[in-house]
Amino acid sequence: NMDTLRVDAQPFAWRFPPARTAVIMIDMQRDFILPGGFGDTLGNDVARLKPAVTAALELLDWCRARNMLVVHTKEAHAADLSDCPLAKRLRGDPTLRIGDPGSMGRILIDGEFGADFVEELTPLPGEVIITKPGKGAFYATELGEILKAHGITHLLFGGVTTEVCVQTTMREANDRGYECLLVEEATESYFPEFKQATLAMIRAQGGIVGWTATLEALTHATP
Ligand code: TIU
Repeated sequence: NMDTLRVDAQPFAWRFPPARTAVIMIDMQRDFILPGGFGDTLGNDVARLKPAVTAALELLDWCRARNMLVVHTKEAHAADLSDCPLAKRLRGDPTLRIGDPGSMGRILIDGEFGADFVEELTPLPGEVIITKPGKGAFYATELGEILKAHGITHLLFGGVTTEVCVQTTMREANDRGYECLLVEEATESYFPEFKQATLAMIRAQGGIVGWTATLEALTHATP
């Protein structure tokens, strides 16, 4: 079934076939959204990300109701840090480094409480979970093969943070030939001005990286 829907998007309307579209929810983990996690140790005001959680759930549920492929990513490392470059671990001046013990377990380590998804956005059985060592979700993961196996051509994006893991992944996807749309309310940054700049740079130059649309526009998409 190759029926398409039309979304009132920026910089112009976006058409997508739900049967060949996946939603990619980027890194909605306690480590970025709750106090005591990775985002907090870097000095950020993590409360800024909270509004995206509700919108992300609405986006996921809208996609689930249309039987679209749902992919959740998480930025997390092996317990022995073998997949964490020293450059990443030593970067900046955080209060705790990746792998150090924090109030939600070891910072950004796969399997720890803090590295898991916030409760509201727990993946449902059968949904895809991609654990990634980098900011982009295609680097050193099986995401590309999974999307190919499902015949996916179009991607919807939400998640955190807008200018770091979301934008990096969207650019990776764009280079791989996917038609990408970022849902504006379903993403947040610790820096509001960076979120706005990212939305603007994605849709500039005729959609050089892709499209953006409001959740309202997406959920009112028409044949
Ligand atoms: N620090 C920051 O803004 N983001 C990250 O380190 N990772 C993600 O964006 N997921």
